[in-house]
Amino acid sequence: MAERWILHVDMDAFYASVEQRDRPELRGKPVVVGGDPRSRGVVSTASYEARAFGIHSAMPLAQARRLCPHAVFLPVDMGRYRRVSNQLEAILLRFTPLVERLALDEAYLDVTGSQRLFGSPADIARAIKQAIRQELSLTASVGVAPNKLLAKVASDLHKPDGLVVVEPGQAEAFLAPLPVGRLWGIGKVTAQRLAAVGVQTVGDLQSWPLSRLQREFGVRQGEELWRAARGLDSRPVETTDTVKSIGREETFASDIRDCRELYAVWRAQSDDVARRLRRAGCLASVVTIKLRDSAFHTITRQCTLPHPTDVGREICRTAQALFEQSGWQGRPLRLIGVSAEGLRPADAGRGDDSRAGEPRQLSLFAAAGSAAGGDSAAAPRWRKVEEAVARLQERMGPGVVVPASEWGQEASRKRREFRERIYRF
Ligand code: TTP
Ligand code: MG
Repeated sequence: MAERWILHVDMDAFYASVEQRDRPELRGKPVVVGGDPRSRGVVSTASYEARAFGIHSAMPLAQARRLCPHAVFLPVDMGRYRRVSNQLEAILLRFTPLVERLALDEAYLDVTGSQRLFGSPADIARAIKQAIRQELSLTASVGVAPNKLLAKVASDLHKPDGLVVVEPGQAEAFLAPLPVGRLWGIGKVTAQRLAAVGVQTVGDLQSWPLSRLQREFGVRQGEELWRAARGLDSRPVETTDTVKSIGREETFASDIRDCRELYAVWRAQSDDVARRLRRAGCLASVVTIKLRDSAFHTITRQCTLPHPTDVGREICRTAQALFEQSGWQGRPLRLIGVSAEGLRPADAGRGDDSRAGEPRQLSLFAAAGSAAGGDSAAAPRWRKVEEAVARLQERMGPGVVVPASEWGQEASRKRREFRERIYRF
């Protein structure tokens, strides 16, 4: 198999660091997140200053208070950590769409295909750490290695603010001095069993031949241990949503024939798609629409944009132009959808950042005068408007801002009845 490069990114003392960031008076102090130390709860995490007193995750809070009575004890504020986690994910997605989230503060990235754009895997790790520091004012530790197992061990090795690269071929030497418990798949019980037969370090484990491990631990676990000791791991990075497209479709409670109503639906769908593109840090270069009539005939129509975009207005305009060209206008429709494809990281270059003097290709449909109108030179302004609207809607609900063209339309009432689902073509 061709060489792979995997990153494991893990934020340092995550909950505690977010609290210290947002409350400067806590910086440099022992901070314990988990709740009231008089409660029977346990420590979620502790700042590195608190860890110096022996406090760690899962320890009873009462014990933590005995170890460090002057520590600041804070409740767990999941909403806050989740928001930071989403910002973290957006940063990671700029470097590759292959991001596997393991926890709020932890993810694997497959950067094998990102090197042409962003440099060596170590360069990418440095760029990610820098973006996290600059944009989130937090630090992360990153492991860089040919597989998940090694990347995870590596990210943990020089915490906090660590960066450890394991070159292919170095795996055995890298692992040898570490305690076996550091290896993926070796829990407390296995570590104790290994200790009982004289295996403390991964190096000790490496000296056992496969046959002996299998006699001791069974055929399957024996082989797993043998492979782990050598840093062998072929698990792929699995995105929960291997994002090839971001789309939205709706089935109507009753068929719709009126173009104005359909356009209003597309506008809402396109805004939603654009919001999700921006959240993922992606631009789309292809727009696809899907149409289904009352007899369940279904077609899709697709076009490539002259400039990749994350602006809802542009996606909507393209969807409408595709519809106009489809010959399906006037049919009663049961379902319509729009999907953005051909995704790429946004900072690889927007289509609309009109650099002085560079020729710009006119949008395919700019002259068509379709319902949404506009031209792509206005895209940056529209992005700002859409981002502001999206923020308002997130805070106050989807009905808070409606395009003037839709004000009071029957469509908004009907739309509430639609069955919706996110889809991939
Ligand atoms: P970890 O990444 O394990 O820990 P951490 O980020 O606090 O510290 P570091 O990575 O620098 O060692 O877990 C991430 C978050 O998950 C952590 O901030 C709090 C939460 N957590 C719990 O709530 N309970 C636990 O037992 C653990 C281990 C973590
Ligand atoms: Mg962490």
